[in-house]
Amino acid sequence: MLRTQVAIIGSGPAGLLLGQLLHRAGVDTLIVEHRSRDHVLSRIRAGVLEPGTVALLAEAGVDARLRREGLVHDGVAIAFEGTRHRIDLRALAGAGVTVYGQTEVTRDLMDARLASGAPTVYEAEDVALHGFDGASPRLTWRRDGATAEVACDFIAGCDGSHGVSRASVDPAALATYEKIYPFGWLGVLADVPPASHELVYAAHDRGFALCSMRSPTRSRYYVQCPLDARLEDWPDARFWDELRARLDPASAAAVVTGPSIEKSIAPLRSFVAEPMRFGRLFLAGDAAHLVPPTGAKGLNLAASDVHYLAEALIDHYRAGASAGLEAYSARALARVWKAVRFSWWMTTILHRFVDDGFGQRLQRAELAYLMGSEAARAALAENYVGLPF
Ligand code: RFL
Ligand code: PHB
Repeated sequence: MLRTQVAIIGSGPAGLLLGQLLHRAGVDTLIVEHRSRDHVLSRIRAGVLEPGTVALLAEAGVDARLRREGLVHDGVAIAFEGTRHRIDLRALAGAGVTVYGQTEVTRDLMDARLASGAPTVYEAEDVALHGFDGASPRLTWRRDGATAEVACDFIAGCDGSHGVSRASVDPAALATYEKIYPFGWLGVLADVPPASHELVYAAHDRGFALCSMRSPTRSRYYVQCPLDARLEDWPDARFWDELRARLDPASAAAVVTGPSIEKSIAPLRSFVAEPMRFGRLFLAGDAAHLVPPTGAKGLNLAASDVHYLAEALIDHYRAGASAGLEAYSARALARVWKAVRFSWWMTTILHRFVDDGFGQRLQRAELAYLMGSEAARAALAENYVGLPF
């Protein structure tokens, strides 16, 4: 049987970052991932990093390429009723955000792990958790037809929203809170220059739209779509027309179209499971909570969870201290709920909800208030760049 100190399930950003921080502190880890490395790297997801996330990646020693290629944005725009309004993040919150794809964060972390020699098992089938309620937890999995097993001190469940970790907890020990929004996002990636040098979040009667990017030559766009939308009904031409119809005229005129290199639909959901610790099992990232992408918070929350968890585990191994481990769930959840609130609020003010006249009037009032009040813009900016860890 193998033996490690912390067995990590999942090699997404949460699992990899935890592995890297622990490795640098001399704590042994094994990552067990059920997909292949290439599959994990092919998922196009988040693009916006809070300064706290960037600082944590620096602490993990994986920020060299991020510093070179990441795009620092000091502002973000909200477009409605034909006009684009800039929110000056730097002036209002003292910081900007960094645009750098989740795929690139993941690649940098995978490269660092490979260089460190710390082990990762990819394509592990039927990963199962054992004994996390007691003193000797174990993980088992199958690979190439054989069963493997690792004994550990702790298990970190970093296996995303459909993972096995949360599903292994006694439902009676778990409280869950969920909100399902009646729409999704259709996203397109294309090798064309972005319509705007900063992100544009657009509220329109036809639905929400977002202009984002990955680099000066690669754009990422989204439009709100019905939950039953099908990719085959969205050829590129229809997507570009719909995007332009929802943007303010200046942004729409600047959209450069081209063939999509990726297109996908994601439903929007808020979800929180409490607590985030069960004996020697700790959940982190999407395994414990989901937010709709409107606030750009999912990846950043995975990073803040990992910050608290890494600190607690390192304290445990260095000083025998258990206070951090005891406090982990409450510390992480306090920050999680504030991001859940912000993401819900951003989603609510910017999306089109069906036939809700009262809601639409409130949305208009929210946007008008935002543009008329520096205090309201400062509150948005403070949350968008991320609350302190
Ligand atoms: P991940 O990235 O889902 O990684 C989990 C890993 O666990 C593996 N796994 C298993 N391994 C072993 N056994 C099992 N049984 C397993 N089950 C699953 C999976 O294969 C995977 O490799 O979770 P993690 O690490 O917690 O990271 C969370 C982020 O990925 C997520 O929150 C963000 O992508 C959310 N998100 C955004 N976040 C931001 O901070 N800023 C953004 O701009 C942003 N935009 C987005 C987003 C998510 C989106 N989608 C597709 C939901 C935009 C979109 C469209
Ligand atoms: C992205 O670039 O994919 C992105 C940016 C901002 C969001 C969500 C997604 O709020």
